[in-house]
Amino acid sequence: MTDPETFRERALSTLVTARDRTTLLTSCVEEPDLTAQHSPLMSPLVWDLAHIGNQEEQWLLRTVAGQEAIRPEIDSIYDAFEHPRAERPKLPLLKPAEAREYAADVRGRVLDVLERAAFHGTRLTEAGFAFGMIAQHEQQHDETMLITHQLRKGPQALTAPDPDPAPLFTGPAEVLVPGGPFTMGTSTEPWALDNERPAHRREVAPFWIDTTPVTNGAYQRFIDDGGYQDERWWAPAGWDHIRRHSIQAPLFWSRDGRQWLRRRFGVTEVVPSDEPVVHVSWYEADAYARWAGRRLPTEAEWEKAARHDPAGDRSTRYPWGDADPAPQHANLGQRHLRPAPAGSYPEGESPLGVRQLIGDVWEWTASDFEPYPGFQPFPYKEYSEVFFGPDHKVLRGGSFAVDAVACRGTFRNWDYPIRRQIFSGFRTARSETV
Ligand code: AVJ
Ligand code: FE
Repeated sequence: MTDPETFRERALSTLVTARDRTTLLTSCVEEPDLTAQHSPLMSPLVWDLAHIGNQEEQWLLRTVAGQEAIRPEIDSIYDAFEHPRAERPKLPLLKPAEAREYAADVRGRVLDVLERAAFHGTRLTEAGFAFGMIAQHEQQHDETMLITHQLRKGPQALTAPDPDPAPLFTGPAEVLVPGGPFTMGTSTEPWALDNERPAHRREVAPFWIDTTPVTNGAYQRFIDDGGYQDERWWAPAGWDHIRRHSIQAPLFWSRDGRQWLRRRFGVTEVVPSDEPVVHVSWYEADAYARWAGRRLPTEAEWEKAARHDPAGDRSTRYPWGDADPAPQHANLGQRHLRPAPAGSYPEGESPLGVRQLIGDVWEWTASDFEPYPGFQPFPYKEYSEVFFGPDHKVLRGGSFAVDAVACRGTFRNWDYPIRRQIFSGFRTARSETV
């Protein structure tokens, strides 16, 4: 049992970390860049800012603390289901100064509530879940806002040190994950979201999985081999999509003679061949895998590779064990504004030697986003339940842009298979043929 003071400290520090990041992402550009729509796929940054405050008010002040609404009239503006992203710039949004003030006002009141909170009682308050949920929500929007920054035209506004150069990786290109059941999902992780629950046994046949994510260099070989011109490699809907939109390389790439360049947070650079490929759609990942004579791992395979400890027949929280992520384990939290070279983070590897499952790039899996057996929507259907079904593919493992509070071996992300503005990459797998 974790004691209440530990939950209080954890809630406080994760909320503060999230707000520091939000503040940076909404103060490193001038006002016109906060209210502009940089892509129809994204909200104006100032919408995310007030939406963060509004969700925090709704869940922590109104639902948990039973307080009256501060500004009930703005709820509908910041309801993600009422207004699609493309329409949000036309809404009567709070101006940047008002949005900042509102989010800060909510936060001030939340800290008062947190001081008095007892971390037991209802499911929402038990173990500080509601606070953890809101910290994760803010961090998810911080990743969303970083995507908006990446889509923004104009000079560099954000900087961060590069990851260390990779130590020479001498491990095998793939490892065999033995067949058999393992425990997928969780019933014990206190801040796990509804879609990660409950823990259940899954049978997985033996399979091989890449020890690192697919690199830019490997992906360029697919391009050079005419991969984007060869219908054989593509799912029919993917082929149709790349034809219709003239897609010939990952998003943000451009060709300069024989060399590939990419734009990254306002700077154009040569595509580094040893870094995991990022900004590819599920269709591109799927096509690459077929070209390579392989396939994407299923979601269950991915989680088994990331969590199953063959020695103890149990599932750990992370590939390296149960310890919370630290800088030596994984590239998380926008510490760096790019993935680290393939083969980095030896201390983060799984017992079988699979690296970079956590952090760097979200990894597309072969699987549709579906509920686990025994799924219960909590605390609201719009978090996960309305997205279940064949329209969304699951991504796993988190990216350099996501904070540790919103990333773990059980964490599930999802998106449409055409999407590639997200920090998405992949690794490949193959079935063990007996
Ligand atoms: C889990 C990343 C798909 O951004 O739509 C944010 C997270 N949910 N606010 C999203 C989320 C509500 C969600 N993803
Ligand atoms: Fe949200």
